Amino acid sequence: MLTRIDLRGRDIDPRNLLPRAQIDVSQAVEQIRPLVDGVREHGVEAVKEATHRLDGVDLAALRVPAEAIKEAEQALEPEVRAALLEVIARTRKVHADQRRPDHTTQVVPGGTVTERWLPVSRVGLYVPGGLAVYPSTVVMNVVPAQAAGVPSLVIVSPPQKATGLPDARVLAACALLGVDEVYGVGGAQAVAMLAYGTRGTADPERELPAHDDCAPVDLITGPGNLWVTAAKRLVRGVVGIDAEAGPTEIAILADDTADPAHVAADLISQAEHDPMAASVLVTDSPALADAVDAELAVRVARTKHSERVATALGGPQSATVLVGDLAQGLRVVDAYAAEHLEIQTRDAREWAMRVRNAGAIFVGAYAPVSLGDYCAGSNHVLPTAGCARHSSGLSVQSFLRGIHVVEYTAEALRDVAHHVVALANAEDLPAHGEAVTARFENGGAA
Ligand code: HSO
Ligand code: ZN
Repeated sequence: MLTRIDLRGRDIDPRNLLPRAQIDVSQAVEQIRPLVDGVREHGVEAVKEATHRLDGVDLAALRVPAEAIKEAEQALEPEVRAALLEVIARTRKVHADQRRPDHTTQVVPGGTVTERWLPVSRVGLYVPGGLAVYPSTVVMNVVPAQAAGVPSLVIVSPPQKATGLPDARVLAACALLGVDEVYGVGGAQAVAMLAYGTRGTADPERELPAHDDCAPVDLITGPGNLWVTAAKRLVRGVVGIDAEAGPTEIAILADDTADPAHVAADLISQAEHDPMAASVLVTDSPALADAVDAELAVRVARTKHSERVATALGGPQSATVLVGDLAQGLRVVDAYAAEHLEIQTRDAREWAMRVRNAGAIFVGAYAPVSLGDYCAGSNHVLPTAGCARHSSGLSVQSFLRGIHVVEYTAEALRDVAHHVVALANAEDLPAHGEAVTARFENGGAA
């Protein structure tokens, strides 16, 4: 089922070895540009029109009524409620520890730079619908935003055809987290709405009913489909965005100590998200590779979303890579920079500590990715498509801005004035130097 790539005895550069799902965001950007422009100009009417046309839902109101959120919480199955509360508690525990304190550095006597960490004022969190529904993603977005101290946060999630509201469990998760500003809007129109608000540039002062009046946000986070990603790319700059999410990925570095049934189950677990999802096994054990193939054959046939999983595992983005040894395997997984990386080897922790590129690392036999998807305490909004080479997953830091606060006394400024003047002149910007020397002219301050 998995394509096999044999690197044993071949010293090839593993970069670009594993093809990723081919997704043309730029083309999607062009397709949604009129929609996004429409929302910017016309606000709520354009959001409703796009929701009618693309989701087949006629929204009387954009905002989900408070009663609907409450009802969803009351209707929540007890075991799902207990699970969500546990996820919230564990995720809060980890994210509370991420908060960086403000810090003052004394650069010279009388000269300090303080770094203040301030939360973004208003954020929009996208919770996808599509092939599955994601109450867990509500938690993964909201918990770090709340831990950062974001004072205003709003959730958007696509409306269901039957109810015209986001999925009931998504709403229940909002209730459990204390989030009450929720809009039943999805896709590119939701991203445009968050970026520009719903009043429209044509008449920005117009009065709107409260249920249609969404104020623009400063930052948008959360995963979404191609249209959401394209819209994020379009509005970047107007607002901040966390990342462009691609289809989910799992890579497993395994040796002959790994249990083939576990490896197969884990590869299938992420393939279940999307026919474009990537599942990659990297191993120095041909026997394990064969055993995993055999397990896959059995498990794929009997798993609920068999067709989707088979498409993902059979796609060019999924493979088994046979390596000569684990050191070569490490080079392969580092080059690939998977969203999720499992290490199922002897001395798994040591190998995990040597990894340079991955969105999150899951160590040993008892840390499957699906633990991290839900209940580990870690965040599941992670960099895909190789972005783990330069970016982190969602965290408290994603919702903070560091502001340098500069304080110098007259003496400290005078001491460094000649350096400022020298650099200003070197850059042919002498007025920069004069802004410093002006303070010491005519018997000035110090
Ligand atoms: N594996 C997904 C997150 C998720 N899984 C949510 C289940 N629900 C991307 O990290
Ligand atoms: Zn998952």
